[in-house]
Amino acid sequence: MTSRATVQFCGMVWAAATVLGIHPAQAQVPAHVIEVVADKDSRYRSPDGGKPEITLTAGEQVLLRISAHKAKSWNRDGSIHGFTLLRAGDRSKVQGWNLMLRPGQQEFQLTAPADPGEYVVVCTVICSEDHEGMNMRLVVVP
Ligand SMILES: [Cu+2]
Repeated sequence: MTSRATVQFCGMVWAAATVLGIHPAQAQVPAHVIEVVADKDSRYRSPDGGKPEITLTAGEQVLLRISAHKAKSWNRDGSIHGFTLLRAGDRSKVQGWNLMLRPGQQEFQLTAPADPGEYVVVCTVICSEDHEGMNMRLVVVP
């Protein structure tokens, strides 16, 4: 029974790695899974509906799981919201964190910024007249 459970678990890891396009032999399962909702009222939320805020450790591997719901408008390419990380100080983009979201759940394997400090996530799709208010705080700790 123990070995059967192990086989099932390995199968799940294999499937997850395949979806992410990683060779299973090299796959690392990130320790830190972050879940966010990009909601239909042009707001980010935590899955429990609470205030969204993300805290990361500098340089750590993270799996970002986002559930996106269409707002009033979307891009011609099918993107319904964005998830772009900016440094709070100068609003410059963080490399690798310029994400476009499709309807439904999607996952991104990312590396946290190396520099501790304040960051802000902004939506880059004009998803409604209230799109400017679609942002959330992200903090990187040493
Ligand atoms: Cu949006």
